[in-house]
Amino acid sequence: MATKLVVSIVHSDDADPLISALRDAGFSSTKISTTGGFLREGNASILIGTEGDKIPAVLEIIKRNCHTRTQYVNPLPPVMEPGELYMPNPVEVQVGGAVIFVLDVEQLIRY
Ligand code: 2BA
Repeated sequence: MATKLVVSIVHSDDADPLISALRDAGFSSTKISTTGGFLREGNASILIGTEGDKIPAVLEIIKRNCHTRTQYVNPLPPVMEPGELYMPNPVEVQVGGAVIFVLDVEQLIRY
């Protein structure tokens, strides 16, 4: 059976409960602290190496433990003339629950 790597980008607050739920179900995982390119806020990338037939179980655990959130971003201010006033108008953005990539793994080696 082919080995897969699941890379799941999740909200920082969801990362530890997700890792615990994965461990309880027998999955190993690694958490990397990452930063989203759009919001420039910390999030977490969880790496899970597993067999292809276990992917549905992994996805179900991620779905159960990661929640969608609404955040507000201030757009970059425009170029202004002296004396002009900029009133920032925050934009609503839906983040997560999880952005998931499932990759084929050529080899998994442990020394
Ligand atoms: P961020 O890049 O900080 O993006 C946070 C949320 O902002 C995104 O939520 C999306 O709703 C919104 N967003 C991102 N880029 C946008 C844009 N150009 N215009 C308007 N809104 C935009 P999610 O889609 O749930 O993504 C959550 C996090 O997952 C992202 O944080 C990023 O760290 C990662 N991610 C999402 N798609 C990715 C991809 N294709 N490749 C790599 N990382 C990705």
